Amino acid sequence: MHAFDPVREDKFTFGLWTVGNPGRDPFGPSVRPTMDPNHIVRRLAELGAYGVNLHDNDLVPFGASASEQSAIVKAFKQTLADTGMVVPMATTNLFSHPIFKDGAFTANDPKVRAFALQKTMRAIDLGAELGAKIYVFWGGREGVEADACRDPRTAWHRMRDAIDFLCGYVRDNNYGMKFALEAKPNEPRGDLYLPTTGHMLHFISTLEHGDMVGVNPEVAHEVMAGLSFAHNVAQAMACDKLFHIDLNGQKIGRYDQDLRFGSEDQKGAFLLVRLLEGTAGGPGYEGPRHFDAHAYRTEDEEGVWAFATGCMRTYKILKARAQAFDADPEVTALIAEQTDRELTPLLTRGYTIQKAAKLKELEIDVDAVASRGLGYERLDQLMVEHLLGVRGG
Ligand code: GCO
Ligand code: MN
Ligand code: MN
Repeated sequence: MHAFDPVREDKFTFGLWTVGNPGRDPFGPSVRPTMDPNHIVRRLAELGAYGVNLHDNDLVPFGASASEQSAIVKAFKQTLADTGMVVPMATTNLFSHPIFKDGAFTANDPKVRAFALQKTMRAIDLGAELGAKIYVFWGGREGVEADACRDPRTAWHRMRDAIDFLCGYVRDNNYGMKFALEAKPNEPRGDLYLPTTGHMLHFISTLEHGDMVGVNPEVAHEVMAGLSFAHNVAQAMACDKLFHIDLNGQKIGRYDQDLRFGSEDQKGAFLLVRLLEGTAGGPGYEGPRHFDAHAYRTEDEEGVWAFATGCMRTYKILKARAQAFDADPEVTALIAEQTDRELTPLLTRGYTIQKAAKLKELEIDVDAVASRGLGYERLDQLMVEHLLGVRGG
């Protein structure tokens, strides 16, 4: 067994829709047969994954009868039991059926909004039955092309009404679930509402039960918006709102590529893993490491499993690189926090009139401070050398 081989304790999860993606795109149909969810679970378990996540319709086809659903769920639970795999997260497909062409919770037609709530309550019941404790909300088609169709403030209020209602539903049923909201700037709509993790964090602060709601940031989505993914994740962690995460790879300025984790922007991926694993200090992330990505359209089923293995291996390799980087004495010396027994207390724990008076009197040698070199060139080069594997074992 090699150090980078995935094991259950690593808590790696995949969506049924990710490895199950048949390679359909706007320019052509499927290139791989649809895989049975039970087969997916068995193969992922063999590869060392911890669990799978699902949309309601990844498991139970849209419009299935109650008896069809119970047969499917029974067989699926048996597969989970046989393999020891879990379902930590569930979600709703509120974007595929044509009824959702103008969105779900924000759609102008109240019948669409009612159907979206009905479908989500049923999907939450399904998630609870499978043991999911995290419920993800990705807006899907909550957005616009013809912006005059609704006041964007109305969309925002409708979204809040829906999430408040569904928090009530989960509480009423004692499901003990938490919600994780996933932002995306565009695609499939021209503009999506609540486009970044930062928008979501603010939105959560306006909810009736904001304590049970956090975020599910996705690498690709923040990179599409031109933002630093690690910074978005860090802000969510700093306020205890990182409830789940969607890992993948993405080139800046493109459509949502859903590439194998770490296959693009290795520096960004390194900084992310370093943060999640807490190798630089501070609390890490305890939840599942979920991959929301899919294999290239060039692949057959073997290629899909190579893709899944690649996601997990790269994560573990980056974790080892981050540990070595943060244990490197030259690195620790360069990033050691400067403290000053007199100044530090003045700069922390808020305002007092005495602190204000002291700060105003302080004599600071502005030129001496300004002319000091910070050594960040050396620091960044050390990071690159660790990343390229020529330093740190
Ligand atoms: C996308 C999204 C989805 C969601 C999924 C779970 O861009 O299509 O990332 O894959 O993550 O619907 O909510
Ligand atoms: Mn996602
Ligand atoms: Mn995505």
